[in-house]
Amino acid sequence: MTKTIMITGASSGFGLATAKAFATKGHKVIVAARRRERLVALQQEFADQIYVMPLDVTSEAQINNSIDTLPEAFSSVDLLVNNAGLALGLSPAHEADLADWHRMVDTNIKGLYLMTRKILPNMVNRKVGHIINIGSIAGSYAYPGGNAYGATKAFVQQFSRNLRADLLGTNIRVTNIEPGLAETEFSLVRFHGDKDKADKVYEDTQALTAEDIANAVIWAFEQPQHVNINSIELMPTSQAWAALAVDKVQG
Ligand code: NDP
Ligand code: 8X3
Repeated sequence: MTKTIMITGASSGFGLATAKAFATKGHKVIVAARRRERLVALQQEFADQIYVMPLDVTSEAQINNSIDTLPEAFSSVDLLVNNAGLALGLSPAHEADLADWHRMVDTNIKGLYLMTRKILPNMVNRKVGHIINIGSIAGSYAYPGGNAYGATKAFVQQFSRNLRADLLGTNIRVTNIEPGLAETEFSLVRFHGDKDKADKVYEDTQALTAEDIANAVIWAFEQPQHVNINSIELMPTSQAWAALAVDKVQG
């Protein structure tokens, strides 16, 4: 049966792969991001299955206006994938750029809750719906330079759990997907466009692909209605935890 899927951050990486995967399965997909031309390119591939929604998720006005003016054929959203997000910088907390912190909070936290708050009432009225948030292993495990980014993903983890608590009895499902190292434009953005630095992150290892995350999203969504996948944590086989760090006094 054809469903209506809304995906933020659908111009690149996980969001783009997820949009393509759902469209290939015959679903209607609302693709949201700031880079409109990339969304239009996707629409050219799948024609009227795709609705292009140019949007900055940090803008409450843009979110309200975009969702209030959805065409009838796309107005009953069955799945919202809150994927738009970014990491900026890898400096220690005492050197990090505050502007980067503000932007991560505005996008990863505020953008995600604004989208959710706007979409949920219609889902609850229809007693149909699923919210899939894209968190990160950075929300559970600390690493040097992860500071504000990891904290935004910890918000996503707990917000997802609290949504489940609020939505009990409404039939709405909520899932948090928490990937580890995955090769997308993520590192290019994190290092402010420095391609050499970004490429080094994925050099000599096999990271997850955007399609791996799309598969996890689709699997969670396709479970029977009575099954709620609370969270999926996935890493590449080539990634694991390191030992806890201890600062030894130099003698
Ligand atoms: P990409 O940089 O490839 O994609 C990020 C997407 O987010 C783009 O489509 C971008 O679109 C969109 N986006 C960013 N800011 C905004 C905004 N203000 N409004 C609307 N859209 C926005 O990275 P990924 O695909 O890797 O990242 C997707 C999600 O996965 C993020 O939440 C990220 O934190 C998370 N993640 C990534 C991991 C990785 O290693 N790659 C691992 C774990 C989690 P545009 O610029 O056109 O607006
Ligand atoms: C992205 C994964 O480990 O770079 O969320 O924070 S990591």
